[in-house]
Amino acid sequence: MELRTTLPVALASGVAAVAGSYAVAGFTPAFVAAPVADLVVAATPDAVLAWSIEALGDLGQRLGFALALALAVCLFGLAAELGGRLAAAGGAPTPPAAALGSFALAVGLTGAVVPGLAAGAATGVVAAAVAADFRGDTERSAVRRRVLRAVAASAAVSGVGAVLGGGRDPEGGASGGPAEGDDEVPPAVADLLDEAASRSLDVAGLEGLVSDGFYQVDINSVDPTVEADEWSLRVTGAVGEQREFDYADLTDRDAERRFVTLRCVGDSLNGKKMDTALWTGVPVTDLMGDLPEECCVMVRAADDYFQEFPLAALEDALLAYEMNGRPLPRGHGYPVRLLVPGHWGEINVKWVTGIEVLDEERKGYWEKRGWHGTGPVETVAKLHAVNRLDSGRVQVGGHAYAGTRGIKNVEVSTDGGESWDEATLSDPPPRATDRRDASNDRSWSGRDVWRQWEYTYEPGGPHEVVVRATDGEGTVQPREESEAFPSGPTGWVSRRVEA
Ligand SMILES: Nc1nc2c(c(=O)[nH]1)N[C@H]1C(S)=C(S)[C@@H](COP(=O)(O)O)O[C@H]1N2
Ligand SMILES: [Mo]
Repeated sequence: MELRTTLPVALASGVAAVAGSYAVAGFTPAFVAAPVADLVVAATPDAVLAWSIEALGDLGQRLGFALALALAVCLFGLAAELGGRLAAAGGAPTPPAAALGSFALAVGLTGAVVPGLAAGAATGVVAAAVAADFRGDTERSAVRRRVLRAVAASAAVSGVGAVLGGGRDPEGGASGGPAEGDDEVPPAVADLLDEAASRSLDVAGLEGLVSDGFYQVDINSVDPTVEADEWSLRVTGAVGEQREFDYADLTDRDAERRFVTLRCVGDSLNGKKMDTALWTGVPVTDLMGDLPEECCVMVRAADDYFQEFPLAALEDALLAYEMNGRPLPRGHGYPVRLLVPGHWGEINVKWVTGIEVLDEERKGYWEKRGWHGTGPVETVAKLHAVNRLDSGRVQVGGHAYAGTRGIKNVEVSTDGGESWDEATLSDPPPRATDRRDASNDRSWSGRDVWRQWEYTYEPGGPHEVVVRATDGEGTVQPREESEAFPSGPTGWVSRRVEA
């Protein structure tokens, strides 16, 4: 094939192959773009990765995935082209050879045969369209017709692939659960959620006590797919006998429900990577019994994520399998994730598969990349709502969170930090199922959950609104400003209001 046709035809084959794989695999690790995206992440220097999380956030992840898709298209174009050329050199028909090249590459990348067959077949369609008989055409129009046919065939195959693949996506990504819509929310959960809604402050533009959408942070672009009936948790390491638990071992036990807030250490000071849900699960100590006297644990997951932290943090940790009364959404760790009270999000390991007890410290995934996010969260009061009321008064509001230290109060300054006034705090969410003694101060009633705050005042001209929280131990949120990297953002949120 001449150069004028080679590149567009190869790209068209590449697009078709990727779409064919997607048609069968959906957005799962068997989709050819998934391992390519992992390669992109692995090839990105740690400093760039850390920067991209801070500076670009979710956009960085999307750009990375777009790059991976483009790379996958090129790789498959190359594979089809090579297959076709080899066949042509040997006098054999090119479409089957192009298809074979594509199939081999897909299986090599993912190990998944059926999506590989679809990738190969899609490539074969494009190759067949191009290899059609062009005799009698003048040279120029033949080139144009080849390219047009390739593009048309690729577009048709990709359209079908996109529809089929989209329908195959394990429901959910971030918000839907594997069984979303099919499962009734248990009445007890519905009651708790209703009660939490009724305790939420009525401030326009402010999310309630339970988040509508829950932020998501992952090292992978494509979440792992783990089936509940194939899931197990292995407890190994310095624990004497190693043990293994399956999904029924969890769900057969008495469940515990908790309203818990999570916040990512990579959140910005007034960012949106902090949310609250009502979780159902089983305390880790119900499974493990008394914890051994070792320093720390390494917790591992199905996406090869691993985090190390002090063993003592597991004392109050929960193995959660429901979020807001439904099975965990795939994006939030289906079927089981860890919730470690009061700690930054990163050790709340999703798709958890193993707990290894260590007798000395090691580094987890993010700590190897320079972060320090295994400890307790910083205290924060965010300012997300600024409303001009009909009366001319200004209403400001947000959420405040200090992990298990709790929130004692939130103060607002409307003169840039000169003088302070106390804001109105919401109640915490209601007491959920709590198998601990209510009189015990380890009780779970709102121990690791944010509060909402609200403050309304008469503005006297343009000014700076500043907010700060005091935690349950009486410590005022530190004023000193620091970036998220490496150990979480600090400082007071302030915002200019043009009165
Ligand atoms: N297996 C696994 N668990 C994980 C992560 C991950 O990439 N893989 N990300 C962590 C980070 S950095 C955070 S902030 C929380 C976010 O949980 P969410 O996505 O449910 O909000 O999950 C943590 N658990
Ligand atoms: Mo995080």
